[in-house]
Amino acid sequence: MPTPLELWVDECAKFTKPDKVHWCDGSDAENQQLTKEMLRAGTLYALNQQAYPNCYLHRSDPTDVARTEHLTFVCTKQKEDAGPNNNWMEPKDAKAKLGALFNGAMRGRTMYVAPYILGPVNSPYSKVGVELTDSPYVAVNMRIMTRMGKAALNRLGGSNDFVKGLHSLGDLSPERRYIAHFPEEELIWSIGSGYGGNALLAKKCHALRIASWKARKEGWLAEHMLVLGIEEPSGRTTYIAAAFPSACGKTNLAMLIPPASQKGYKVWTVGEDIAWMHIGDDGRLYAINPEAGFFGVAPGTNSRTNPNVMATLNRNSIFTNVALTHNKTPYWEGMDGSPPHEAIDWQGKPWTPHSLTKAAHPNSRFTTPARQCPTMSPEWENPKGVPISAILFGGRRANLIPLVYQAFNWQHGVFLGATMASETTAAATGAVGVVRNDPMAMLPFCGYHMGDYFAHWLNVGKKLKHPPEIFRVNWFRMDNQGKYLWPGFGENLRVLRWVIGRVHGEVTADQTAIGHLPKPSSLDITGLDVSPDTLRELLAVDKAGWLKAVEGQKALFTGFGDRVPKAMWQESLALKARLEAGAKAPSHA
Ligand code: GTP
Ligand code: SPV
Ligand code: MN
Repeated sequence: MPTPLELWVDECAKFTKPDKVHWCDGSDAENQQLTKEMLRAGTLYALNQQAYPNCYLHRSDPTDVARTEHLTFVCTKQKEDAGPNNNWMEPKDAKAKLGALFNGAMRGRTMYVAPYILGPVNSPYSKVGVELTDSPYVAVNMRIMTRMGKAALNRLGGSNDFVKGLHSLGDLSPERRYIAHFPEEELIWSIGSGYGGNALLAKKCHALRIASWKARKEGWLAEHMLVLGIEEPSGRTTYIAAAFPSACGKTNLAMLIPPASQKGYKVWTVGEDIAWMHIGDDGRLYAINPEAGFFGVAPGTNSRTNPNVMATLNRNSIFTNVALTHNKTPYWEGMDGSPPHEAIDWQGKPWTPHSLTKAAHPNSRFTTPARQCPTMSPEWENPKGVPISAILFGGRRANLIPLVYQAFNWQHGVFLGATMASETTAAATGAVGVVRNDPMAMLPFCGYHMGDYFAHWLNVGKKLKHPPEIFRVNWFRMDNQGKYLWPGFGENLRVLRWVIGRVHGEVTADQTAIGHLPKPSSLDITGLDVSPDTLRELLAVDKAGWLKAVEGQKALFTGFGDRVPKAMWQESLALKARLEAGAKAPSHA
């Protein structure tokens, strides 16, 4: 008797008509074989194997370099269930439209069957998925990003309980590119793109869009969050989860190395992009990292900003759309040292520092195994996950949002997450630097109605006996000259120390209209190039600016319609009332 998996693979092969079907076992030998074939085909270039053993460069189609949110769909039976936050097609229509493109799309190609586990191999919270793809680049990346191959087949056995992902490069034309999700069937169809979030279906498509749908049904959370542990000199470790939109600092924060001034502190990385969080028997929230690798932003990464990832990505890694030096080493803007005198840019063209273009694409990335990261937590594969004491929501905001502040309670914290906005980045196609609402950094990733999502968060809070404390952070405040006011990166630990102090009730705060703010004296800024005036600015509450923001919140909630819980409206009204009453201003304001 064929298994449900075998039947589905067969059905998809009959439909897409590949020349060959290859079942991935995830072995080294298989990886070497696929790499060899791509080197021969010219879709992969070997980097300098002394400096970067087993590392390769891939150049994508220049029109296929980021997620394409306008071509991404959630196809639920009822349009309302997808919500105003998602593009929607009727499942039948989506299958007809994409089906026409999938029909025969794999002719002349191999179909790779990539079974994978999201989450630790033995965790009850982990989930099996299978991606069928005609891109060997996707197959080798899936091996880095997930537990791919035999282990997944073993876990699945003859069961039909797996997320099905069908992917084809198609002809890579943006006109014939669609990423469609069918949450009711736990099915994903993606065609016309080879880019990360569009093509590595385990990542945003499964681990967030499909998983968030499932999480709501089952009472847990699938979030766009990093997870880290901070070990204090006393030996106490506190776990924090943090949601920042794409290219807003998750990878960097997840593996920060404490600066020399922060003696005795250690940061332990559990995850850097996605967290699945369940309510434990003890009434606390526990997080696992569903992924096994990092798909990180290259530009701006260097041994000062993120030494840990630099130590991770120098072997067994795939670089996409970075530049190449004459030594065959990768180069991107903001890397260590001065730029090379000449290089080959991300499109394969000659480049010099005098060129008016970037050497690496602003959304160039590396794929690298998590286990190579020197700060991976000993708990990162704990099947139970790690207990979360604090949740941070943070965006990229030049103005208004203070460096850090704390919610009054869970409901207020959900409101802080729900009303988060951030400047757009190169991680998705479209304008960069425009402030847009991005609730909980999930706007592009929530697989259902955003109003239902807020309600789900409120419900989870009710079930938690010991809910995490919720905070907002902003590393990206700027002065009039466009210079960052806060040094960021490793120095963010100083802010996390305040967060930990609050979690354990060890540090006082000022109660303001927007939340609890640190007293300037309780943030350690010794040795930093941050003046007391700058710190005051970083922690100020701009009443006029906030009253304007409240108007924006109304537009946000109105846009999401009547599924937005009343509690969110009440929080917005209460904020306005507190601002107008001039609620006790912080003593330093
Ligand atoms: P995705 O993988 O798209 O989800 O991104 P991410 O949230 O993991 O962002 P990442 O850590 O890769 O950072 C994106 C960019 O922001 C990089 O260019 C970083 O150098 C920069 N960045 C990260 N942290 C900070 C910070 O604290 N301050 C400043 N100024 N820039 C930062
Ligand atoms: C993001 O855009 O948030 C990423 C990269 O982490 S992708 O996998 O393309 O979503
Ligand atoms: Mn991300």
